[in-house]
Amino acid sequence: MSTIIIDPANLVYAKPELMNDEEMHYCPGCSHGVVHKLIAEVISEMDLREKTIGIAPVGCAVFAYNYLDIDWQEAAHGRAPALATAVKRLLPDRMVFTYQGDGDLAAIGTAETIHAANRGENIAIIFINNGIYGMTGGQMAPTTLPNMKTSTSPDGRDINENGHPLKILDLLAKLDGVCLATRQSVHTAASVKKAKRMIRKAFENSMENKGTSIVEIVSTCSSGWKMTPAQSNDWMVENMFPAYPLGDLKNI
Ligand SMILES: Cc1ncc(C[n+]2csc(CCOP(=O)(O)OP(=O)(O)O)c2C)c(N)n1
Repeated sequence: MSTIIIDPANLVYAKPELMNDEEMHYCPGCSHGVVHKLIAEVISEMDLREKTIGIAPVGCAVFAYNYLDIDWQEAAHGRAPALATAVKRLLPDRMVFTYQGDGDLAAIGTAETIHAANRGENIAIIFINNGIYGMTGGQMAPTTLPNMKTSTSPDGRDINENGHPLKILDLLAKLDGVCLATRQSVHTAASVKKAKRMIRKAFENSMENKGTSIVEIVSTCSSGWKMTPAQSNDWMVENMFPAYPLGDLKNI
C-alpha cells in the first residue's frame, strides 16, 4: 500500500484545532456550524485561546460551549451582552465575544444589546440572523420577513399586525459606541472568507478596546423554513438579502 502525502498547500479543509470531536446537533444546512468553525480558526490564528471568553446564548447555539474548546459562560436568554459587559470590565485584557441568534439578540435581548452597544462595551457580538426562532420550533421572530410563513404566522407575517422586520444592525450602527457593524453570510466560499475577515476585525477591536463590534451573519434555517439546505440557500439569496443587504454599515 502506498502512503499518501498531503501537501498543506493543497488542503481543502482542516479541522480547526479548537474544535473538538463532539458530534454537532445542528440540522443539515444550518449556518451555525460554519460560523463556529470560523470563530475557532480566527481565535487560533490570533493566538487568543488563553485570552478568549465566549458568552453562549439560549437558542440553537446554546451548546456552542460543547464544540469549541475555549472558556465560556452561559447567559440567560438575551442577556449575553450584559454578561459580556461584566466579564470584559473585570478582565479587560481578554477577548470577549457573544454568540447570539436573532430571537436572543433582537427580541428578548433587545435592551441588553442596544445598551451594551451604546455604552461602547469592548466586546464582539456575533449575530446569527436566520429570521426565525429555530430551537423552539420555527416561531416568528422580529426579523421574520413580510409574508414569511412560520409556525406562529402560518398565513405569513402580516406587517400591519406584527410590524416590519427589525433591522437591528442598522439601529446599532448609528450608536456612537459601535466601531464595527457589518452584515455577512456563509453560503459560498467567497462569503465564508469575507465573514472570517470581519470576525477577525471584531476580535481585534475587542482586544484593542475600540468599542462594540457586531458581525451579523444572514443565515439559513432549513428545518424552521421547511426547505432542503439547497433550497434554503436560494431562498436566502432571493428573499433575505434584499431585506438584509450584505456589507459594512460602519467600520472605523
Ligand atoms: C426566558 C426565556 N424565554 C423563552 C425561552 C424559549 N426559547 C428558547 S430558544 C428561543 C428562541 C431562540 O431563537 P434564536 O435566538 O433566533 O436562535 P436560533 O435557535 O434560531 O438559533 C426561545 C424563545 C427561554 N429559554 N427562556
